[in-house]
Amino acid sequence: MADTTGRGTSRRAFLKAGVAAGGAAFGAGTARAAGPDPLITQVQPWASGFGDGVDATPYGLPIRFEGDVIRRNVEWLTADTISSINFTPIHALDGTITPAGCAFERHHSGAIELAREDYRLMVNGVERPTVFTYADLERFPRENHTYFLECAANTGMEWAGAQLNGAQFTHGMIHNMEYSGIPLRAVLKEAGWDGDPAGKWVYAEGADASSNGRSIPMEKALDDCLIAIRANGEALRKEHGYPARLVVPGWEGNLWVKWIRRIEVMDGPVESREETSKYTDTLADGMSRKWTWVMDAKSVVTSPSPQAPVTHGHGPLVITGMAWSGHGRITRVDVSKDGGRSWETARLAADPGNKAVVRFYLDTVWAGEEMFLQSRAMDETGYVQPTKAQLREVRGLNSVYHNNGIQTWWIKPTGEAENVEVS
Ligand SMILES: Nc1nc2c(c(=O)[nH]1)N[C@H]1C(S)=C(S)[C@@H](COP(=O)(O)O)O[C@H]1N2
Ligand SMILES: [Mo]
Repeated sequence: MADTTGRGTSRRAFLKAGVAAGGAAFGAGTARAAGPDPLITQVQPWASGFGDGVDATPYGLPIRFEGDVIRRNVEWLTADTISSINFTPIHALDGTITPAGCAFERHHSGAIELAREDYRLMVNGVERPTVFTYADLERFPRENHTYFLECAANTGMEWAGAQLNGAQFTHGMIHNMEYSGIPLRAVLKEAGWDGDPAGKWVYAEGADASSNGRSIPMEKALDDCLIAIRANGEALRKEHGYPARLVVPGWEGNLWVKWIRRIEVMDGPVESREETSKYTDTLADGMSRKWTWVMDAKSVVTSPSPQAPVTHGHGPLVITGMAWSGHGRITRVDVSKDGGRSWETARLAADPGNKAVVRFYLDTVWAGEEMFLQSRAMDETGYVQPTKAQLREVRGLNSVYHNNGIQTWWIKPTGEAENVEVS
């Protein structure tokens, strides 16, 4: 599956030679061969015959040279793959939309196969308790929104110190997709709920064995939650909750109930497993934070990073990464090359979306100096992403969830990168 060498050795060797020869000026990418370059001067096999017909690939996968851009897991985290997690290869992606095929998965009892015909959504605790079919859902007016989903445990292994060597592993429990869905408020209204939201909650449950039940304050349910039936234009993938999942913008991934089967309006929260013994943060004094729903502003440099070292030699270097905030829009991302002593403001690639990932770039020149690369996100509430030290001061060291501290990659003169912490 992982085809890392598929690029063809001749081209590889050629690029290397080019780097060695052309270290100065616009060194990167402008590989100059000593003699005529056969890739330019000679007719290549791919130009001497036909390519595949349009019937070869009814539904496409990335070309085999990209076979390394895949979800991965961390062995010591994944003793059991049924109640488990894998990670998005964010170090190898660009832009903001996560392709569904490599968007991370988190299951408590495995990914189930639920056909549209067998799908039911029950809404109870309302004036007219109702069971909706999938066809019923398709007849509601729907909306399109792009949102990030971040598992609260993202970066959770880094609380005690730098652990996992790769942005995929430290920050890959995130994806960002465009959802087509029905506002939850419309479904509640159809079932006759039209009351005062004060003090009211909904309890959302999935159809899988774990059910992953979570309580959500009614204000949030009525605000921007969706029952999503599509992601990135196509049906949800099985592993992301086909045929329908709950979208809870800006809030921790655990609330985004997949295979959503029941929504009950209640007078209080259920205090389920997923909101008491899990997804709470125990502080130094033994008290726990709970209802920590919103994912605070966070960012990470995705390249260069340990799995994406600098391989093109000195000269122009594109530093890039992603930033997001559960409180709304990202307003600014700064990048530091010296472990946070000085900062440069990065360029945002597009207008930041509400509760969505934004891509940032710092177009720079690298002469092979050691760097301690960091990124720092700010959002429209004025919040600034904290350092890990600042976070630990407030939260202590018992936490697993909600680690949004600033990440450092040590870029060595060789171009290799390593996960480190600076103080
Ligand atoms: N029904 C159900 N919903 C679920 C889960 C689950 O195990 N079952 N896992 C939750 C958790 S912890 C996360 S982080 C997200 C992960 O969504 P994804 O698999 O689409 O990445 O789904 C949430 N919804
Ligand atoms: Mo999660």
